[in-house]
Amino acid sequence: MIRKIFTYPDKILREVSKDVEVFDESLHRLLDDMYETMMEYQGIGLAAIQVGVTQNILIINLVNENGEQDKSDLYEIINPVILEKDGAIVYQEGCLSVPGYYDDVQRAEHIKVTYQNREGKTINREFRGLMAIAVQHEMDHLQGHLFIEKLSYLKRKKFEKEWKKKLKNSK
Ligand code: Y12
Ligand code: CO
Repeated sequence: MIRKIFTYPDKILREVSKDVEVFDESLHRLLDDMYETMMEYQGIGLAAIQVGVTQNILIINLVNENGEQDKSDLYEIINPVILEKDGAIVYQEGCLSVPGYYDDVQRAEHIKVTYQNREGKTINREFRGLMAIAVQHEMDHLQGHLFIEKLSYLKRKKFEKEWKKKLKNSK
Protein backbone atom coordinates (compact mmCIF):
# COMPACT_ATOMS: atom_id res chain seq x y z
CA MET A 1 0.00 0.00 0.00
CA ILE A 2 1.31 3.43 -0.94
CA ARG A 3 1.26 5.70 2.11
CA LYS A 4 1.07 9.51 2.39
CA ILE A 5 4.45 11.22 2.69
CA PHE A 6 4.40 14.10 5.17
CA THR A 7 6.20 17.19 3.89
CA TYR A 8 7.83 20.25 5.44
CA PRO A 9 6.70 22.09 7.56
CA ASP A 10 4.44 19.34 8.98
CA LYS A 11 5.11 19.12 12.74
CA ILE A 12 5.17 15.32 12.73
CA LEU A 13 8.58 15.49 11.03
CA ARG A 14 9.98 17.04 14.24
CA GLU A 15 8.98 14.08 16.42
CA VAL A 16 11.63 11.76 17.88
CA SER A 17 11.06 8.11 16.94
CA LYS A 18 11.16 5.16 19.32
CA ASP A 19 12.87 1.79 19.06
CA VAL A 20 11.01 -1.14 17.49
CA GLU A 21 10.44 -3.87 20.08
CA VAL A 22 8.18 -6.31 18.23
CA PHE A 23 9.36 -7.84 14.94
CA ASP A 24 6.05 -9.13 13.67
CA GLU A 25 3.86 -9.22 10.55
CA SER A 26 2.72 -5.59 11.04
CA LEU A 27 6.38 -4.43 11.00
CA HIS A 28 6.88 -6.40 7.76
CA ARG A 29 3.76 -4.78 6.26
CA LEU A 30 5.09 -1.33 7.22
CA LEU A 31 8.49 -2.08 5.63
CA ASP A 32 6.78 -3.34 2.45
CA ASP A 33 4.57 -0.22 2.35
CA MET A 34 7.60 2.03 2.88
CA TYR A 35 9.35 0.35 -0.06
CA GLU A 36 6.28 0.71 -2.29
CA THR A 37 5.89 4.37 -1.27
CA MET A 38 9.59 5.17 -1.82
CA MET A 39 9.51 3.60 -5.29
CA GLU A 40 6.25 5.37 -6.22
CA TYR A 41 7.81 8.76 -5.43
CA GLN A 42 11.19 7.90 -6.96
CA GLY A 43 13.16 8.07 -3.72
CA ILE A 44 16.32 6.27 -2.67
CA GLY A 45 15.73 6.52 1.07
CA LEU A 46 12.80 6.83 3.44
CA ALA A 47 12.34 6.96 7.23
CA ALA A 48 9.15 5.68 8.89
CA ILE A 49 8.41 9.14 10.35
CA GLN A 50 8.00 10.43 6.77
CA VAL A 51 4.91 8.20 6.47
CA GLY A 52 3.75 9.23 9.96
CA VAL A 53 5.11 6.29 11.97
CA THR A 54 7.34 7.32 14.90
CA GLN A 55 9.51 4.20 14.96
CA ASN A 56 13.25 3.85 14.39
CA ILE A 57 13.00 2.38 10.90
CA LEU A 58 14.60 3.45 7.64
CA ILE A 59 15.05 1.95 4.20
CA ILE A 60 17.63 2.74 1.54
CA ASN A 61 17.83 1.49 -2.04
CA LEU A 62 20.58 3.20 -4.02
CA VAL A 63 20.87 3.08 -7.79
CA ASN A 64 23.56 0.59 -8.89
CA GLU A 65 26.36 1.00 -11.46
CA ASN A 66 23.92 -0.01 -14.26
CA GLY A 67 21.60 2.85 -13.29
CA GLU A 68 19.05 0.40 -11.85
CA GLN A 69 17.38 0.45 -8.44
CA ASP A 70 17.52 -3.26 -7.73
CA LYS A 71 15.43 -4.54 -4.80
CA SER A 72 18.20 -7.00 -3.95
CA ASP A 73 20.26 -3.94 -2.88
CA LEU A 74 17.54 -2.77 -0.46
CA TYR A 75 18.63 -2.08 3.12
CA GLU A 76 16.00 -2.30 5.85
CA ILE A 77 17.57 -0.72 8.92
CA ILE A 78 15.82 -0.90 12.28
CA ASN A 79 16.98 0.68 15.58
CA PRO A 80 20.25 1.97 14.09
CA VAL A 81 23.08 3.32 16.25
CA ILE A 82 26.22 4.92 14.81
CA LEU A 83 29.22 3.48 16.65
CA GLU A 84 31.96 5.38 14.84
CA LYS A 85 32.19 8.05 12.16
CA ASP A 86 35.08 9.68 10.34
CA GLY A 87 36.03 11.63 7.26
CA ALA A 88 33.98 14.26 5.50
CA ILE A 89 31.98 14.31 2.28
CA VAL A 90 29.78 16.94 0.68
CA TYR A 91 26.79 15.88 -1.41
CA GLN A 92 23.79 17.65 -2.89
CA GLU A 93 20.95 16.08 -0.89
CA GLY A 94 17.25 15.90 -1.57
CA CYS A 95 14.38 14.57 0.53
CA LEU A 96 10.89 13.28 -0.29
CA SER A 97 9.63 15.48 2.60
CA VAL A 98 11.14 18.58 0.97
CA PRO A 99 10.31 17.80 -2.68
CA GLY A 100 12.09 19.87 -5.29
CA TYR A 101 14.77 21.36 -3.03
CA TYR A 102 18.37 20.17 -3.14
CA ASP A 103 21.45 21.58 -1.45
CA ASP A 104 24.97 20.67 -0.39
CA VAL A 105 25.36 19.06 3.02
CA GLN A 106 28.56 17.86 4.71
CA ARG A 107 28.51 14.53 6.56
CA ALA A 108 30.92 11.81 7.71
CA GLU A 109 32.26 9.78 4.76
CA HIS A 110 32.54 6.53 6.73
CA ILE A 111 30.33 5.19 9.50
CA LYS A 112 30.09 2.01 11.55
CA VAL A 113 26.51 1.15 12.43
CA THR A 114 24.75 -1.50 14.49
CA TYR A 115 21.12 -2.16 13.62
CA GLN A 116 18.49 -4.89 13.37
CA ASN A 117 16.92 -6.42 10.28
CA ARG A 118 13.20 -7.24 9.83
CA GLU A 119 13.66 -10.50 11.76
CA GLY A 120 15.25 -8.69 14.73
CA LYS A 121 18.73 -10.02 14.00
CA THR A 122 21.55 -7.62 15.01
CA ILE A 123 23.84 -6.58 12.17
CA ASN A 124 27.09 -4.59 12.37
CA ARG A 125 28.13 -2.87 9.15
CA GLU A 126 30.38 -0.18 7.78
CA PHE A 127 29.10 2.22 5.15
CA ARG A 128 31.05 4.63 2.96
CA GLY A 129 30.24 7.38 0.48
CA LEU A 130 26.66 7.73 -0.74
CA MET A 131 25.39 4.89 1.46
CA ALA A 132 26.95 6.59 4.54
CA ILE A 133 25.31 9.88 3.50
CA ALA A 134 21.92 8.21 3.06
CA VAL A 135 22.08 6.42 6.44
CA GLN A 136 22.97 9.69 8.22
CA HIS A 137 20.23 11.61 6.35
CA GLU A 138 17.60 9.02 7.30
CA MET A 139 18.87 8.72 10.89
CA ASP A 140 18.45 12.50 11.26
CA HIS A 141 14.74 11.99 10.44
CA LEU A 142 14.50 9.56 13.38
CA GLN A 143 15.65 12.39 15.66
CA GLY A 144 13.15 14.83 14.12
CA HIS A 145 15.69 16.64 11.95
CA LEU A 146 15.73 17.55 8.25
CA PHE A 147 18.73 18.29 6.02
CA ILE A 148 17.60 21.90 5.56
CA GLU A 149 18.54 22.50 9.23
CA LYS A 150 22.17 22.04 8.15
CA LEU A 151 22.06 24.98 5.71
CA SER A 152 23.79 28.28 6.47
CA TYR A 153 21.62 31.03 8.00
CA LEU A 154 21.33 32.89 4.68
CA LYS A 155 20.56 29.77 2.62
CA ARG A 156 17.90 28.72 5.15
CA LYS A 157 16.27 32.17 5.01
CA LYS A 158 16.18 32.00 1.20
CA PHE A 159 14.76 28.48 1.35
CA GLU A 160 12.00 29.53 3.80
CA LYS A 161 10.98 32.44 1.55
CA GLU A 162 10.86 30.23 -1.57
CA TRP A 163 9.04 27.42 0.26
CA LYS A 164 6.32 29.79 1.60
CA LYS A 165 5.79 31.09 -1.93
CA LYS A 166 5.60 27.56 -3.30
CA LEU A 167 3.05 26.50 -0.64
CA LYS A 168 0.93 29.63 -1.28
CA ASN A 169 0.90 28.97 -5.03
CA SER A 170 -0.08 25.32 -4.55
CA LYS A 171 -3.24 26.21 -2.53
C1 Y12 B 1 21.77 11.06 -0.73
C2 Y12 B 1 21.08 12.19 -0.35
C3 Y12 B 1 19.84 12.07 0.25
C4 Y12 B 1 19.31 10.83 0.52
C5 Y12 B 1 17.99 10.73 1.20
C6 Y12 B 1 16.90 10.17 0.32
N1 Y12 B 1 16.36 11.18 -0.56
C7 Y12 B 1 15.51 10.88 -1.56
O1 Y12 B 1 15.23 9.73 -1.81
C8 Y12 B 1 14.94 12.01 -2.33
C9 Y12 B 1 14.16 11.80 -3.38
C10 Y12 B 1 13.42 12.85 -4.07
C11 Y12 B 1 12.65 12.50 -5.17
C12 Y12 B 1 11.86 13.45 -5.82
O2 Y12 B 1 11.15 13.13 -6.94
C13 Y12 B 1 9.77 12.89 -6.86
O3 Y12 B 1 9.16 13.09 -5.83
C14 Y12 B 1 9.12 12.38 -8.09
C15 Y12 B 1 11.83 14.75 -5.33
O4 Y12 B 1 10.93 15.65 -5.90
C16 Y12 B 1 11.26 16.52 -6.89
O5 Y12 B 1 12.37 16.57 -7.33
C17 Y12 B 1 10.18 17.42 -7.32
C18 Y12 B 1 12.62 15.09 -4.27
C19 Y12 B 1 13.40 14.16 -3.62
C20 Y12 B 1 20.01 9.71 0.15
C21 Y12 B 1 21.25 9.83 -0.46
CO1 CO C 1 14.71 12.85 3.96
